[in-house]
Amino acid sequence: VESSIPEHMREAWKKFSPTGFNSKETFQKEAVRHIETTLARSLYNCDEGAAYSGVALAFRDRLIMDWNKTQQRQTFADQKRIYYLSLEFLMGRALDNAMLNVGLKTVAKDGLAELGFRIEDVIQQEHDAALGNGGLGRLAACFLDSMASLNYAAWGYGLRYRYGIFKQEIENGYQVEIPDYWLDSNYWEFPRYDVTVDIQFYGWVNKYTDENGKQIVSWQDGEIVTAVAYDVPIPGYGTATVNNLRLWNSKASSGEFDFAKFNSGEYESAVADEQRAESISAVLYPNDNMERGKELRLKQQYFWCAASLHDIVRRFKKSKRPWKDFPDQVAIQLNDTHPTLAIVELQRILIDIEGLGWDDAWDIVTKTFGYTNHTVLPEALEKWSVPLIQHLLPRHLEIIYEINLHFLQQVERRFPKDRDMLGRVSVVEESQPKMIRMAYLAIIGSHKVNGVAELHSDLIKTTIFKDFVKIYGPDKFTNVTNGITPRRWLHQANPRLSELIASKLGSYEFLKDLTLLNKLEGFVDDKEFKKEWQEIKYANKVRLAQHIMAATGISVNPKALFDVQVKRMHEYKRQQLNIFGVIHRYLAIKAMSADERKKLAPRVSIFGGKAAPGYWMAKTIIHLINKVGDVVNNDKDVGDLLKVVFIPDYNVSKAEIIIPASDISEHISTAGTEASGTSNMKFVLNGGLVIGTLDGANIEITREIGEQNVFLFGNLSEDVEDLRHNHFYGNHQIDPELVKVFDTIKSGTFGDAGAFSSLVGAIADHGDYYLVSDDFNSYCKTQDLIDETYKNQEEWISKSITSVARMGFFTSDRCINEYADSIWNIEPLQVKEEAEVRART
Ligand code: CR6
Repeated sequence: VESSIPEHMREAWKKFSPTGFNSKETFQKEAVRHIETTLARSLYNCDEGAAYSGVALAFRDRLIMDWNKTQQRQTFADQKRIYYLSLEFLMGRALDNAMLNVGLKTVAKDGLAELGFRIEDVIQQEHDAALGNGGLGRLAACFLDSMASLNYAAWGYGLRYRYGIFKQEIENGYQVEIPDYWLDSNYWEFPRYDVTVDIQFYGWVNKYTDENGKQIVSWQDGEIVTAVAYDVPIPGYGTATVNNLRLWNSKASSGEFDFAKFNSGEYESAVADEQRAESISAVLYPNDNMERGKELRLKQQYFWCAASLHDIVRRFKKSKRPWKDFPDQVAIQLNDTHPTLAIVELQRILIDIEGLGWDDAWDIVTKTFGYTNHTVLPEALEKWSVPLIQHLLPRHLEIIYEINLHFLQQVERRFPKDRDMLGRVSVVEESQPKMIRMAYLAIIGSHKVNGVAELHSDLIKTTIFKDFVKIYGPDKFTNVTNGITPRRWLHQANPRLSELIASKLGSYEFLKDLTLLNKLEGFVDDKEFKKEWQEIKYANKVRLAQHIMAATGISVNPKALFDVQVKRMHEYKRQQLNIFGVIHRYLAIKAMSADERKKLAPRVSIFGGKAAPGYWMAKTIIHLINKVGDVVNNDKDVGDLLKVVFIPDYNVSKAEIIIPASDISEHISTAGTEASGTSNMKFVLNGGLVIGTLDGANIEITREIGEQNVFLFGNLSEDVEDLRHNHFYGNHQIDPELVKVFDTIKSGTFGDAGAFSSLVGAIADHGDYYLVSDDFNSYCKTQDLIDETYKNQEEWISKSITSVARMGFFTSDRCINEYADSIWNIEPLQVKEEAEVRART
């Protein structure tokens, strides 16, 4: 309050508030001004990089003005806010999104053209913000877009990693990891050097009784690291709302950089302290669906949770409300278990610092938090060792034990006869060393737990969390099927398709209400429309073919069927099934007569995705794909009939090129393993058909678009246990066609067979955990069906249009509204009419 301009002087101030640009000329003026002054460049020295910088700075000014107003509006409205805690935000590029969301892309395009630049080339200059691994991080980014577009008062909280997910290069068919330093020329963040929080680690717990007989608990000594806020504006589409993503950066606290040491000549040790502090936010852990239990990772988690909670509590306290109102003002969503320590930290703040009693505090905590589970894979479920937590966060460990005690007492009263129950549901696993089960702690500390697709939400209730359903009843568990933002994944990635749809529907309103797409069904027999639809797909394939040539030197024919599998490399996602299918196809082509070959639909098998650096098997699959490509792509017998491409460094901006260009995409995980998947939604929304198993959101996609429009295959999740059992007891014969594939690999056709022996062995000799051999036959048959169907282009295009028309359900707007309704209990903020009107281009 003290820092605000006195009332009677505000008019003078307002006269000088920047107004931003709205026209081509004012845009050019701002961009050129930034290039000449902010960047100190001139018209004799302005390349595409400088042009990008100027445009980014101009748009950022624009966003910031709306951002300021949004924050004021939200503060005055004094209503509930949602805080989305996620260790990952896979944002991709910001400029194109900003231009489209504020409705000034055409203005920028025309303005740039007059200055000698193509907007596409300028957009390409931006480095992806890649602070995430895969689906979980990209989901968080789509949610931010939806929350802003729907005018929710929402904040994201994350870490400002200096290095995002590594860049992938392919050398001799092997993945090589290159550090992704992305912060140079990043115009989308605002350091807030005045917004800092000191975070404590290590130390010990002091307990004593004060002069009034009150028990005092304090956490003392240890080490302090300072969190500095960096704010990233998040513009909504077609609204004046610009929300905030706050990322914490770690630095040595002023106390930490030891000047005494420095002056006494212990320069190195003083610098080492500083580097240790900075290492906390230095790097994103590159594992998807896999936890490694590293101390630095736990430090990251606490650092980020504690800084975020401090910030949230500080904001709440400004309202001067009583503590019991906290859950009416604050909803915190935990994106997976990574932020579970926030539960413990809030309880600690309330009891140790604010002096509330345990039960009152715990009531507030549980009403505040919601927990989203994203996986049932055992290797991904977080557990932290008790000695590690004891060492790093001694007071938190005590509180965890106390939470567990209260919980187990409650369980014992309810289920006095079930002795084993206590051991099964305890937060503490009685292993050597003892481990804290973070998912259980997250369930106990939240009022709602949700899965991310129907099958997945059912599975968590019947498998990993079934005891908790008994304890709390089924209502605590719910489903919110994932969604994607149509702004980035249709309008931005596929502008021509978006434009064609808008021309038929009469406006771009479908980007705000995706169910409007259903009107497209009225055009499935419209010849002219179908032709345009097909042309757009073809143009997108040409664009991808150019990218493939530039990135790999492989020439592909855009008339061939483009078959795409892009996602993190993981055994459960079964890229190995795909590449074995490709080898099978290759063998079939080799065995064909010239006449038979003529009848075959040419295909390009496109792969992309990163493997965690320590995940050997995933890297082996990448290697095999590349080696198969080397052989197939150079085989004269095969020609254009089959090409195999591995696109290096799959990321968000590449996804924007790849997804609109697919005819078929593959979502072929072992049933019951892929919690949802979200790229499946993106591909269908762009008019691609899918081949998939009955897993994750594939099931709901099928329900929405119709079984006749999806190529389903493979075993069901309820059969998985029996099938694994059969493998274990040797009651399983490997499909003879798959045996031929294995024999080909073993014969050295794709180079040193030894390199692939563990991959083949896992299936042929070691139980085939992911049931590749069980699904191989039905996979290949379904691929044959795809070939046949593709030959009838009329039918194919009809399926494509019908599918797009029925995808309305999968917008992340629907998803966010469900969270708001059933978990957060929050309503959107009304944004004034005049501000809400935005041109849409
Ligand atoms: N790896 C799931 O595996 C889901 C996303 C987002 C994942 C994937 O099926 O679509 O979350 N899980 O809900 C985790 O990251 C733990 C993922 O991206």
